[in-house]
Order: sequence, then structure tokens, then C-alpha cells
Amino acid sequence: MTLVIAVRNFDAEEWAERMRKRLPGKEVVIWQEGAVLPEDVEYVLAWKPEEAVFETIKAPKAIFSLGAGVDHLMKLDNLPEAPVVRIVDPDLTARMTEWVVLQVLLHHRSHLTYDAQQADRLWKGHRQPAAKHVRVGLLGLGELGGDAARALSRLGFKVSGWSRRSKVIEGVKSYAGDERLDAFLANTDILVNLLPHTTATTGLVDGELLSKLAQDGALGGPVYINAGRGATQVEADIAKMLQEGTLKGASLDVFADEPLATESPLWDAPGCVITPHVAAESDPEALSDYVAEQIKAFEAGRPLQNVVDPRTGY
Ligand code: NDP
Ligand code: OXD
Repeated sequence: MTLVIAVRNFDAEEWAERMRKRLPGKEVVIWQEGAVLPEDVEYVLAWKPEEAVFETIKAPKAIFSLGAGVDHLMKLDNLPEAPVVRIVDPDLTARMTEWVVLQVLLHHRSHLTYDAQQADRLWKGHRQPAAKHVRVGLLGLGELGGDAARALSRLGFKVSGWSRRSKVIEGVKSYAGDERLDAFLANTDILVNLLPHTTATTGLVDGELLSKLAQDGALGGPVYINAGRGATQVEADIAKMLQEGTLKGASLDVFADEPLATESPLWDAPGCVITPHVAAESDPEALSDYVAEQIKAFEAGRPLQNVVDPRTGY
């Protein structure tokens, strides 16, 4: 019985080798039309798979996303009715928290200004608000948002988060549901987006939403940070607000279309930091262990972990 590797933008041969090592009793096959008998396929390990994959493989026992995000699968019209398992991995979570903390501090500590000053050999200090006077709000308080919120709270920031369901996290104020979004935004100086891309979050962060952020904060203007998914934001609105100064800064790791087009105005918008979807580069060995352990546990009769709810799409 077979595990199919259907990973675009990754080295499929390396992934097949990793899985063969961990699952010696399984046939591991790299996706290719005609390479497998559909009825033999038990599992699919997928990242942005070609449409043809699920035209052929109609009834696997489970589909593993090679990433924490599953929007690349949930958007497929022909996705089989099998459980979709997403990545939840401490290494990935730690890397995301590092990136979020780095970006928050970079804006909080005026690092872009000092960078520009260094280029001009200019020695000049600027006013430094204490972390306790800066309000950081996280859109999404799941695996990644929750961990980043705890780290930011430990650094002394005033932290809150918005999610569908209410949360109890020490040092973090929880806002839940659409009806609490405006109150959350009004109390946020630095907005961190760690939402999944679903039908409910598409284009959520637009000019109208960003204009509801606190205007009276210690940083002198709101800042927007996104490492969730690009399709949850309206890039033209962000670029416009950075240009006119109604957004003081931004850090963007994800975009609706990746790689970001060279002609995008975001590349040289004032106060904008761009990273190429690397906020949480994952350790392939840790991810391979995770998938192999899940398959072994499932075959021993235990339930799969971190299964996506098809009703919410994350
Ligand atoms: P989780 O599923 O653990 O958390 C998602 C959070 O978003 C939850 O708190 C959830 O609320 C909230 N949420 C979802 N929909 C809504 C909504 N409509 N209204 C309010 N809150 C909502 O996901 P992770 O934290 O593990 O990952 C988040 C995303 O990060 C991934 O989906 C992926 O897109 C992205 N990612 C990006 C990476 C990168 O390198 N840039 C790397 C890894 C992931 P509730 O808790 O109530 O369910
Ligand atoms: C993602 C990931 O979902 O890298 O972006 O895990």
C-alpha cells in the first residue's frame, strides 16, 4: 500500500527518501500521472498539489499538508472526503514566534530609522516608549498566535488577541467573534495577522479595518505585521496607507501571489519590511517524523491529530 508524495516547490525525491526511511513497510511514490494505481493509495503528503492528483486519487485514508496552512488543499474542488491533517510542530511554532517578536521589536525600537541613519553616518537617538505602553494585538490566537502572544507578553507588551472562540492565556486579553473585532482594533497599536486563509478571512485586512486601529498609540501611528496568509489582506490598501503615512510601518512575509511581483508598490513603500514567506521555515526531519508518527499511530488504531474542520476550513 502506498504513500504518494505530491509536493510542488519542494524536492519530492528528498521527501520520498525521508518517508521511506521512516516507513520501511510502505511503498513511497512520487506523484506522476500513471505512477500509482489509485486504489492502492492510502496516504497523500501534499503541498500545492496539481489538480490532476485528486482527479486520480479519490479515496485516500488521509491527506497530510506539508505545512501548517491548508488553504492550498481546502480550495480544491476535487479534494476527497478524507481527513486533512495539518502540521503542528514545536520547531515551526518557535521559528514563527522568533519572526513575530523580531518584527514587533524592529518597529517598536525604530530599527528602520536607525538603518537609514547608519547609511548616512548619522548619530541621533529617538524617543523610546516602554513596551508596557505599546499594545500588540494578534489576529488569530491558535497554535502560532497563542505562542507569539505569550512571548510578547513576557517581553512586557500589552497583548490582546482576536479569535472565533474566547481564549484564556495568561497576560493576554481575549476578544472573540466578529462583534468584538472593532473593540480589539481600537486597542491595538501593532496588529499581527496569524489567521488562516478561509472564506471568512479572505480580504479581511483592508483599508477600512486598518483605519480602525488605535491612532493615539505610543509609536505615533499603527503598524501592521502579517505572517498568516497574503489572501487575508488587501495589498493595494496597505501600500496606499504606507505611502500616505496612515500606517506607520508594516512587515509582510506572505502575499496573495508569491513570489511578490517585482512591480508591487510594497517593495519600496515607506516603513515596509518584506520577507519571502520564510517566517517559519520548517525542519524537514521534524516534519517527516510528525507525518510518519501519525501514520503509525493511525494504523495502530489511534485517532489522527490536528485534523482540519471542513466546515471552517482550518
Ligand atoms: P490555528 O488553526 O491553530 O489557529 C488559527 C487561529 O485563527 C485560531 O485562533 C482561530 O480561532 C482564528 N480564526 C480563524 N478563522 C477566524 C475567523 N473567521 N475569525 C476569528 N478568528 C479566526 O493555526 P496556526 O496558528 O497553526 O496557523 C495560522 C496560519 O499561519 C496558518 O493557517 C498558515 O496560513 C500560517 N502559517 C504561515 C507560515 C509562514 O511561514 N508564513 C508558517 C506556518 C503557518 P479559534 O481559536 O477560535 O478557532
Ligand atoms: C505554511 C508553512 O503553512 O510554511 O506557510 O507551514
